[in-house]
Amino acid sequence: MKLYEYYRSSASYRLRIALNLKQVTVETVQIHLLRNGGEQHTQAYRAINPQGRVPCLVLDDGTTLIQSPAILEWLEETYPQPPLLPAGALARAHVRSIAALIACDIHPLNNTSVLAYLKTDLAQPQPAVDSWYAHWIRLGFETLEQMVAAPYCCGDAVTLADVMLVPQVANARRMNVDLSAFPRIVAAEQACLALPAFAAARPEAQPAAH
Ligand SMILES: N[C@@H](CCC(=O)N[C@@H](CS)C(=O)NCC(=O)O)C(=O)O
Repeated sequence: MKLYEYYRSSASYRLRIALNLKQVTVETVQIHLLRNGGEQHTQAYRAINPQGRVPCLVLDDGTTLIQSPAILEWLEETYPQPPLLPAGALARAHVRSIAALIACDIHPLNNTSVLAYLKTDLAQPQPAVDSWYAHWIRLGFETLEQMVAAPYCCGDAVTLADVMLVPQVANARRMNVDLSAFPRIVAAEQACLALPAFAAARPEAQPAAH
């Protein structure tokens, strides 16, 4: 399988974590989101993923999967061990609530193309763009802080909620968002990063970062 990704993309980071946890090996191809006006916009990449975003997973039979939540669910169904969803409909719904809060309500507002639209098309100065970024993270984290348990997001087992949380916290750190009001989120993040599967998936641990 071939994973089209960008080492600094948090949606790609989610997949690297899940693939590591499930010990699934893939070939990775970097699509640099900033270089040459954004390699995601090239005709060659759009022929693979018409949405022009990362990540994108191309299976051995040529089938293309896009959208990290869908790919994570596919991975979970195809490689069930170790499970990243708990047993029981309610527990699964809780994990998916956290995952959706991050993937649907925080991340899309801080995406590269959204920030570029604010800055270029709407002529917003950089401080206003930075403030927008931090605002949506803070708002989402205020709710998340009340939802996460210990040691991981949903208790003793790593779940899809952690797979979503760690990259989102990394984004917050990269943008210098103050996390002091979110000790439970930070504790869950640190517990995850102590695991090799998470540590090896960090953007700074990728060869492309160097
Ligand atoms: N909902 C999508 C989001 C994918 C996405 O927006 N990825 C970002 C990087 S984290 C991207 O490719 N941005 C390129 C752009 O906005 O032009 C998913 O979870 O896969």
